[in-house]
Amino acid sequence: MESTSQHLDFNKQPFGDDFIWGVSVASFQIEGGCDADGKGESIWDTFAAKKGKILNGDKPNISCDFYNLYQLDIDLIKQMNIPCFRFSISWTRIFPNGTGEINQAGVDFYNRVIDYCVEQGVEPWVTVYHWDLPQALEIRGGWTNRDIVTWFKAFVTACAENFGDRVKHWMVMNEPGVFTGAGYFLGIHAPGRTGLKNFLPAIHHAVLCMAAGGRILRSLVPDAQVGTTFSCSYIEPHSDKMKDVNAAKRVDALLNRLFIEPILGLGYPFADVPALKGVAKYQLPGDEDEMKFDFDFIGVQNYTREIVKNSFFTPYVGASLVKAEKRGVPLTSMKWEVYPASIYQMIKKFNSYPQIKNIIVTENGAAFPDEVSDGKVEDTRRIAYLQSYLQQVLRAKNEGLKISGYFIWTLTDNFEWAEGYHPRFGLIHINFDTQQRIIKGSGHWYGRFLSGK
Ligand code: IFM
Repeated sequence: MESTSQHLDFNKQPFGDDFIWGVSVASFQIEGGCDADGKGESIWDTFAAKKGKILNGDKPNISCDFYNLYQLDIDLIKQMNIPCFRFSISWTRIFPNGTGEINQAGVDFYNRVIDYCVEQGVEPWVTVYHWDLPQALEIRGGWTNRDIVTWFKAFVTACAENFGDRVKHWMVMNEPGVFTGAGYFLGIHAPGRTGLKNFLPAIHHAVLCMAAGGRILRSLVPDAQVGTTFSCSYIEPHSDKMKDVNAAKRVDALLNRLFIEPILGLGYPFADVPALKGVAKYQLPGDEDEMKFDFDFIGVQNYTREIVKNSFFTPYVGASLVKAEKRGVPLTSMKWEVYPASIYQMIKKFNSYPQIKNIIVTENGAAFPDEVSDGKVEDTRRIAYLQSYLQQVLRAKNEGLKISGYFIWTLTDNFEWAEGYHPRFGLIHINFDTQQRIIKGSGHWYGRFLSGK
């Protein structure tokens, strides 16, 4: 891994004046205020309350208390010279029961956040859905029930109507592959369901909702730039044996192609993952068209690469990941390999679809075990990580690939889903007992980088 000192002079200038810079968060991971002002229960509230689901029994109820401290955090964004702030809307603040009556107090909260961003000269970028489905809808089948398309459309409409006058950059969904895979197949994320019988309908309904959400935002928000975001990992085979090469192809289809291709009108990648063919059972006549939408931009979210080998014993996909821990490579606290070229490879891969108009890295970042010493956090590994990944984004740009922005994950240390609070991804350190914030070395570095000096 390249060292920090090699890049001390590196700043945003070579990316050009039009390049978009930001930082990303998600409502459930930072807000706390789990039942404040009429908010309803989400699947993550329910899941996290169950024993053994979250590492160390960590609770999300207060988290970073962004619900009360949002002004402080937006002030810190401004202090770090970050022009754009990407956050999501909690569905159950707006519709406590998922559908029906709007909870005005929830709308008011996001109005305060958006207004304060605008006042401070920070541009709000909004993700409509970042995984916190209302529990009331999960009881009715959640993502496995086709009625979710109707429920989701009402939620997107409420967001567009209430916030569209000030928010011009929208992302319909965050990482559908993760919330369906981890939540409806592996059961390690909320709502904790498992198996193909849940996964397959969830996939199809997520695709329909993504496209429908895109159409609604475009029709209701004048001058909107409408996008959606995908997690992706650069996939390489363990060896050049055909069986490993084919296993890598299957995993690539599952992790990187499953959601983008139907949106682009290419259909599901059934040929490369035959186990997914059962999705067809949930497709109705006319769905091929309903699944398509020409997004203004695609958000690419990359952290690492995966090495894949053939595995006869792994059901459905016949492939397994060779753990980074076993490969003796540099790791983050998530045990993800630090592999900067992965971001270049993913930008390149998404560029290979001519239908994609524009690409923005809407998440990239790293968790490391930070320490506070003398009131400071000198997170040199995070700075090195960010610089080395940014060099690869610049490489893509210099090669003429479509890439027009970069957002760091994330603003503050926060609730990292089933991993709880132990992975610290933030540019800002949080003491979760006192809510004290300390801008880490990486936050100061990003501020200098963005000042262009
Ligand atoms: O924290 C998550 C985020 O919610 C979605 N993308 C990946 C991040 C790090 O795991």
